[in-house]
Parts: sequence; structure tokens; C-alpha cells
Amino acid sequence: MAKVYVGLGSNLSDPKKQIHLAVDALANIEHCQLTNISSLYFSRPMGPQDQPDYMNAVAKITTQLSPLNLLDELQAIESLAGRVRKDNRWGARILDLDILLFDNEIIHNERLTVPHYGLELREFVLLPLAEISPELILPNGKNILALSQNIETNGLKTHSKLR
Ligand code: ROI
Repeated sequence: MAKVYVGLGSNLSDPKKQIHLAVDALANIEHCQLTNISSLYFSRPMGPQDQPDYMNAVAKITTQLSPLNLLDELQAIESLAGRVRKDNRWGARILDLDILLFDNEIIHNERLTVPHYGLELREFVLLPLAEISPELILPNGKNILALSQNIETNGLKTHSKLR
């Protein structure tokens, strides 16, 4: 069973509701168990500033699915939430589900890059990750707690518990 971390983000159509629905959907994927979920965080947009603030969270799951089969499941959840893919890459989105880490695997293919390329640069990923797994070490040997303590928080705030 692989241990996987999934980043959740939304800044459209009632972001808080979107994240709650997505957590329930994650918990219901076949061959997946939701084992932990961070608090819900309120974050400022990274990228263009002329878009609403975000809600972010990180989930930990265990799964027997392959990385690409899990990606299919996550993209199906995004579509059900009404996300249209191929929209502008740095713009507002109803729901974003990113595979951040998949065990210690390093994956580079046209659909999927793991660890997620933005992981070490994003406070809205590092802080929720450190909340649920402070002991976590990345495939490159870096420690999540240390990374989270050294990043600019950019106004990131804990909003509420998710479960
Ligand atoms: N900014 C924040 N704060 N949270 C996100 O989830 C997020 N996702 C994105 C971009 C547009 C990079 N900015 C974000 O895809």
C-alpha cells in the first residue's frame, strides 16, 4: 500500500464547501483509505493577484492504486465539481487536487510529476503537510518541518477543522 499526500485547493463556487465535498469524495475512492486530513487553511493567491483568496488543505491516503489510476480518480472528482480543464494555468479554479507525494517515488511523465513541482515553494502546501506529518522526509532528503519553518507564511491562516 502506497502512502500518498494530496493537496486540495479552491477559490471559486464556495471554496469551503468544495473542499469539504472533495474530502468526502477522496474518502470514497475505491482501493483508497483516507488516513489523515489537515485543517482547512485560508491563503492568498500565488500567481496573478486578481483572483479570489483560496482555501487549501492536505490529505493523507493509503492506496493500492497506481499513480496514474489515482490521478484519473482525482481528475474525475475535479470534473464532478465542475472544473473545466485546460483553463488558464495560474487562474482561479473550482477544485484542484494534486498528488504531492507518492511514497518515495519520483515520477516524470506527461500527465504527472511527483513530487509536485511546487511543493517546496508553497506555504499553503508545506504548512498543512507539516501539521499532519511533521516527521516526513522528501525523496530529496529534505525535512518537511524544517521547510515549513523557513517559508514566508504570506498571510496563511488556519480556518477550521475539516473532520
Ligand atoms: N494559490 C493558493 N493560495 N492556493 C492554491 O491552491 C493555488 N493554486 C494554484 C495557483 C494558481 C498557482 N495559486 C494558488 O494553482
